[in-house]
Amino acid sequence: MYAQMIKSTGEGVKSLDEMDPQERAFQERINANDKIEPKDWMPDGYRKNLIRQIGQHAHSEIVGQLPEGNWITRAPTLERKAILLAKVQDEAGHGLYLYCAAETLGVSRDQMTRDLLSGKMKYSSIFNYPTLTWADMGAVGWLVDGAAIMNQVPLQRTSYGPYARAMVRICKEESFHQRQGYDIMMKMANGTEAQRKMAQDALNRFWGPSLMMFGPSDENSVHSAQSMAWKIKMNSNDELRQKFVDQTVPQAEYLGLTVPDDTLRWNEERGHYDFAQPDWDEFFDVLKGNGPCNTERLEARNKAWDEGRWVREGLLAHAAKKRAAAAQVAAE
Ligand code: BYC
Repeated sequence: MYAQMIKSTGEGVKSLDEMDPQERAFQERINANDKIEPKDWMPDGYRKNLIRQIGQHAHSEIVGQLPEGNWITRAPTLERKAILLAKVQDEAGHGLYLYCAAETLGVSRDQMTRDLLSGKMKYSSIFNYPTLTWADMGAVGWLVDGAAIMNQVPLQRTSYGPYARAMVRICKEESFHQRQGYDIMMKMANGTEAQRKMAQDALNRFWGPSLMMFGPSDENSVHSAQSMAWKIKMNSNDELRQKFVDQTVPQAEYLGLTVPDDTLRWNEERGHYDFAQPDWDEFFDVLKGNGPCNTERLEARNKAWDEGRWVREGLLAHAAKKRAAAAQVAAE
């Protein structure tokens, strides 16, 4: 399937000369780093692609609460529990800002939720892996939030105003999340032998899936070329993955942990680490719904949606009553 799609080489992206005047004026605004706002004219493809990316990003924040929420009751100290609780609440907030940003494009949050629950819309592959030990809370904060920041800092400059503004606050909070994860890893890596092993095991399990968070390799990325031309995306998947590896390897060394990649080497000529690609068959399999926790994650979201029905219905009934009362007052 992926071989047939538009590749990130630029194939399939119109040049200015091929655009009609409206599209061309829009592209020129993008090229000049103007922000596009909700009421501005935009090509249908721009709107659709943004809804897809922002919607999936929002779903990732919400589903992303599940693997960490799993450890709130089992955090080793009251302080760790309070910190983890705050972090998980932050992720809920991120989901809400992002749903609001997507709604400015004309899609409702209910529609996006239905598309998530039916499996039509994706969420980040990383959240289909289980969190088995307390060290996984460290690895998630350090690696998963670390990868998220690498991807999201440039998105503060994305062309769509509401998305760019949502990213500013999200990035501030993500950097706190990353530090709390690294702090857990430091405690574990410098703790007892059993704790050090647990930290190494968490790194072993989360390294490959964290590299996958940046999406398929550039040659298999369907959306990159057009998304980058529209500045919906500021960097290619491979560029950000490389930056993440370059930043994270020294952090692992500082912890005294070993990145699970025998081919990892500093390449003096390139000024970057050479590293092994993650298992892309596994990645595409997870995207198809076959990861270790896909079923469990969607079941949890479906359950929350069903159990929240009475709240949504109650709020709608209350709003209808208020509208009717206001209409009656206006009629008198
Ligand atoms: N997982 O053409 P490509 C967080 C899909 S939450 C699943 O390269 P694109 C956190 C892709 O959607 C962080 N699917 O796509 C929360 C496309 O399929 P569709 C989430 C993936 O969009 C709680 C197909 O593969 N961050 O940090 O140009 C606790 C081809 O890919 C993935 C964001 O969402 C994946 N990893 O690039 C802790 C950031 N990768 O849609 C932490 C915003 C690719 O055609 N999103 N696919 O069916 C982006 O920057 C981009 O969407 C991506 C992918 C770089 C992720």
